[in-house]
Amino acid sequence: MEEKKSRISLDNKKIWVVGHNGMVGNSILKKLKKYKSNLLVTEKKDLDLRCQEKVQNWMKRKKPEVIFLAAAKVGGIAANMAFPRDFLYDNVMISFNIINSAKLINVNKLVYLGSSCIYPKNVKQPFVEDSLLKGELESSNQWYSLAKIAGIKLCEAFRIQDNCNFISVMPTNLYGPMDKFDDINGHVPAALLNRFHLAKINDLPKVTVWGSGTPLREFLYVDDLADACIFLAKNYNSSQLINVGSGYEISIKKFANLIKEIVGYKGKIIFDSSKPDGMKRKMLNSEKIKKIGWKPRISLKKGLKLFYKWYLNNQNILRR
Ligand code: GFB
Repeated sequence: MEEKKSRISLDNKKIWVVGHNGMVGNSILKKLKKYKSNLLVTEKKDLDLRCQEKVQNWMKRKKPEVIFLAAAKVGGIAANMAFPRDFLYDNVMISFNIINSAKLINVNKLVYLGSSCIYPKNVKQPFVEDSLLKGELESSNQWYSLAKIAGIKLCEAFRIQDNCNFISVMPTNLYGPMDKFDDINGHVPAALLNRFHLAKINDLPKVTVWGSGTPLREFLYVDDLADACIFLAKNYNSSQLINVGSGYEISIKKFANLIKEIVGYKGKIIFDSSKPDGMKRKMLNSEKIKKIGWKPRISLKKGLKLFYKWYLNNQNILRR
């Protein structure tokens, strides 16, 4: 259901960035600092987002007017396969508690963060937004995918039934500061950056890259995504989800070689075919956001250089 709602200003608002310690929330928070707004954050130890009562009480007390919902249990392919309960239960509970309470306190705008893994594995690519629920999900991340689809549909349901201005944003594969760098939890950019760096400083002769190296991925630097989320918070008011991609895809093999070059590692790369490939290709069609006036600014090479610089400067806070 398309609606006519005017452009929203982010100045002089109470804005809650949910998940500010994660890669996406951290970047959104950083960008929001230029607005004259009251920014709210919560720490995991103080507020369990999976608990409906606590979330509702906190939101009734603090009354945020705008919410960026970037809190989620996230991780790469190995974590998705190892922790199905966490990926489904935690993510459904977090999303449902916050979205429902946002309606109760009349939030002006809620931006819900999804993922490109919500799209079915066998539909035409690049994925258009209309492909949602048109086929079977990729098994390696079905739990996360199901939870995110439920969140998208709940935003849509609140818009239909209660006229809530909740929107759903689907980023492609992201990379950047504050991601997790270990083998189990890491997405491929962070896991490989860490592995190549450790191989370089320890003079190791080879680095292992998972799978066949043939899958294709589209990568977007997280600061571009944060920029898109803020743009959409101000300008987009529709029940239909909206994709945010870079428009550039690369094979895992070429990607690994690019990281090797940026890190300055001189050894060999070997592929471990006992590890999963996951989706063969995962590319978004981002025409819709382009048409309404937003495009990414950071190329893959530039983004990976920024990422490596951040990694080197923040060794003390790395999650690995
Ligand atoms: O980022 P990633 O783990 O997840 O990337 P997905 C997986 C791809 O990179 C597979 C290859 O083709 C892997 O075989 N790969 C190579 C590696 N080396 C490594 C490595 O050391 N670590 C990892 N993790 N992969 C994600 C979901 O799926 O898509 C997220 O896991 C999210 O939840 C995201 O939804 C959009 O791209 O397969």
